[in-house]
Amino acid sequence: MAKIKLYTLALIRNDGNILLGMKKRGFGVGRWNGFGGKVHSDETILEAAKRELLEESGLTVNEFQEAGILKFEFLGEPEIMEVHVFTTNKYEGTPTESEEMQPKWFPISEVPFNDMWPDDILWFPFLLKGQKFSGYFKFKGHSEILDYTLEPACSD
Ligand code: 8OG
Repeated sequence: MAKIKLYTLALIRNDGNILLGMKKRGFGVGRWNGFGGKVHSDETILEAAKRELLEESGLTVNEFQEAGILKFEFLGEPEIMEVHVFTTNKYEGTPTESEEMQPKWFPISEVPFNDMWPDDILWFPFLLKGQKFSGYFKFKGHSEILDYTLEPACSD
């Protein structure tokens, strides 16, 4: 059985805008994305989501909504990445550039999907309409989706 590694991803919204960051280094470099990273062994997924958001964007969030869960398999790699996606429009602070991310607000109608992970254009519609989602994507390299499933998940 493949080993599952837990990650977080936070998408902050404000009126008709969404906050993305240009990843400056490491995994996903050169792509716009939400803010997040690995869940440490001594924290909950929610704690990790808040910590990563603060570290990468300077924003503090008290209450997140669970938006969805995405699983990623990369051909030839033994681990499955399980990414817990959170969203909110309630935050404190001003987006600030960090070593990892350069933040920028985008109007919802101008989300730069061509410069994002290729699966994002598929699940963003669920996120934007507040429908929880569950997805699985199998990648070859970092740009080709070999197959995927994506479905609405139960809201609770
Ligand atoms: O710590 P690090 O920056 O390497 O964590 C990876 C981040 O990238 C984490 O927030 C989860 C996120 N991420 C993936 N795959 C994908 C994807 O396909 N789309 C988006 N939007 N984010 C992803 O690991």
